[in-house]
Amino acid sequence: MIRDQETLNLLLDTISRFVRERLVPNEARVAETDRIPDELVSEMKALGLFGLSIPEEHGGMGLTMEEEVLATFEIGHTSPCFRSLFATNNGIGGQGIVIDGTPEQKAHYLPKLVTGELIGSFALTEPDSGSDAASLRTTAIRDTSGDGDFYVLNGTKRYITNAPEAGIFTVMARTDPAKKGADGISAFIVERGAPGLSLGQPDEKMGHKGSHTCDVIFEDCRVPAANLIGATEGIGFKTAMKVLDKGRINIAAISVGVAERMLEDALRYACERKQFGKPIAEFQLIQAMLADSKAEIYAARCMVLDAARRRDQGLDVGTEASCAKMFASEMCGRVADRAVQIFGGAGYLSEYGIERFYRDVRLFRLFEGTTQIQQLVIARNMIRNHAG
Ligand code: COS
Repeated sequence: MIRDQETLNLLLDTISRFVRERLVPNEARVAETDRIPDELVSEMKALGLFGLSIPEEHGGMGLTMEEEVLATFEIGHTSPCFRSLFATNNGIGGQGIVIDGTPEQKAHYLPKLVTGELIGSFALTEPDSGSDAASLRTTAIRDTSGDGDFYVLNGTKRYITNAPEAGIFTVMARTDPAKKGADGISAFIVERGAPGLSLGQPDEKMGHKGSHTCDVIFEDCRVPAANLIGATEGIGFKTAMKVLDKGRINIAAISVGVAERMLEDALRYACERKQFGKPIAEFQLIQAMLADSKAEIYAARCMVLDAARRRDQGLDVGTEASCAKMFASEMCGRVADRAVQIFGGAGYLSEYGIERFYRDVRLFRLFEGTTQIQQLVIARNMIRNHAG
């Protein structure tokens, strides 16, 4: 937690300058090469971006959720692929340990996530289990027959962000195959070098070039029993859902940040581009698009901040996280579409960069739960509360 407003402002200003001076000028090159240069990764590490929300006692900045989303708004002013690299450490790849890990697990892994020495990754989705996460089939069977206490993992995880770079994976697997739903699922920390763990070919994606996903395959992969998160079987699905509650607020925040960037670009273009003898920004049909985007971004920003503050107060934010994720990611899609429209034909050309954002932000409506899953979560919670 940042203790005073001045220090928080300094952090946000430092991030903002880093984004504008170092990341924005490299966006196009990263997209072309599908690779973030090592020197930029080193600078991100030096700034502490890999440990923004990891507790201070483990070396991180320990930002509150509100502080973290303010930082994420700034980080959104460039290609979201940069955030993808360090966001799993602060989010889905590290938070399972932060929220439910044992003191030993926290002490061992969190300091390495903070420095970026380890990249954390979150392995929930499988080829036949996406939105229906509780139907996952990867198994983790305890084996104490040999020279130690292990779980043996078998199965395949799919679309795993940062898997090619990851040093550790938070893996949800079924420790009790007799139980078909959420009850039989446990979460594990699996190290990259674990025998029996292998990676698939990098996925070819529509956007987010520079951020990588691939399959993670477990074939009789032996994981020490000490790496069972929380040292308790059967709580892994709930760990994953708690991790996603936080993650969804952050996806909402990055949606706001990127939407702000696209609107800035569209406004600049509208003020420069002349047609019919004057800047197109002077035409009311262009103004309507600018104004709609501005108002929707503002609404999403308020939602994200409110959800973040509620989480900081220790409230259950399942509904608010899903509302913010759904609204902000859909809003971002509309802002991207209007931005391309304002750019006109230029919006369709790679050289102007706006089509890259258009492709990148399509992912926001899909990952960490589709819009339809957010609708399901929100409506289910409403009905449950109504029933008392
Ligand atoms: N926090 C804590 N516990 C939660 C929770 C949350 N946010 N959401 C659900 N749980 C608990 C439930 O309370 C239930 O426990 P009890 O049986 O003890 O009450 C258990 O988890 C199972 O929940 P539920 O019955 O709601 O599970 P379902 O299988 O019906 O549905 C959904 C869960 C669909 C919401 C879940 O599978 C989901 O979020 N799917 C999308 C997955 C996703 O986002 N994938 C992206 C991958 S990461 S990029």
